Amino acid sequence: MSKIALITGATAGIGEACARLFAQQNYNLILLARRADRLESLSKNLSSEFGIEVKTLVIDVRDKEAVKELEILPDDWKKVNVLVNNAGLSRGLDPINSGDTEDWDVMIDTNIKGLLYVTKIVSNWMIQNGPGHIINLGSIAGKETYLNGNVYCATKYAVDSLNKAMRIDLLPHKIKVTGIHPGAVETEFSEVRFKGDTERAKKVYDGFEPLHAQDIADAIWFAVSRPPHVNINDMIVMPTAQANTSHLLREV
Ligand code: NDP
Ligand code: 8X3
Repeated sequence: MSKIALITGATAGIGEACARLFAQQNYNLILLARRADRLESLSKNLSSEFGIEVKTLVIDVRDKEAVKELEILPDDWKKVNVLVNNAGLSRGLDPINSGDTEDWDVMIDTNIKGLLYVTKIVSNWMIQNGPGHIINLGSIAGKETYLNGNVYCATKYAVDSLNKAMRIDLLPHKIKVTGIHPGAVETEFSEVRFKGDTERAKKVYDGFEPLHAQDIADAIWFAVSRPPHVNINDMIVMPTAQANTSHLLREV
């Protein structure tokens, strides 16, 4: 029987690249996000290209009751081997005194609370069905705070803390927990941060080669493909041109 990976935020960027990579590795997939049309076409493409089975779930991870719908999946689909907690976003880039509190709520509810709601359910499946592996998408923003990054950084520091907490709490159940912390990856991330301002979003990646979503999927696959006695606790993956959150080599 094929292994199963559950990927949140599978409709774009890193999540979509992970879905494709796990499909190539013959995993059956549970793909979760809010955009139904994208989930549907990704599911069709991956199942026809790789001959795998795919379940799609149109769920907003901020909605605690909606996340509980995961429990409706048939028992065979609850034998999840890998959970990729990837759904996440940044909204705005403003000083703490003028940030939009609605943006703060969205980031906190998605990046922290959403990740927790999904993890609670799926970790119980892993405890019941055998050891599993949880991959949490943190960020370099969860290792260093940068100007106007305030609440986004705080959510990713929370993910960093939850990585450590999960490793302790789930140790008796032999569940691996890996934190993946990318620097700048060119996805829809900046378009979402700048609320559809594509010009401003593009400028973020001007003059240097950012990471591609595939680079992070590859890093995740490296962690997932280690032997049972090896856990990769933490991986910081940066573009070569980015030393940290504030030092970038731009060559325009
Ligand atoms: P994208 O914007 O390209 O993709 C984000 C994904 O998350 C989409 O599939 C989106 O799907 C999903 N998502 C967002 N909100 C929700 C929600 N409430 N419920 C369910 N799904 C949701 O961004 P990335 O691929 O770049 O980001 C993926 C993760 O990587 C995030 O956690 C991000 O913080 C992290 N990261 C990104 C970096 C970067 O530079 N790009 C660097 C470091 C970390 P939909 O809209 O259909 O719901
Ligand atoms: C995304 C990377 O540096 O824009 O998490 O916060 S950064």
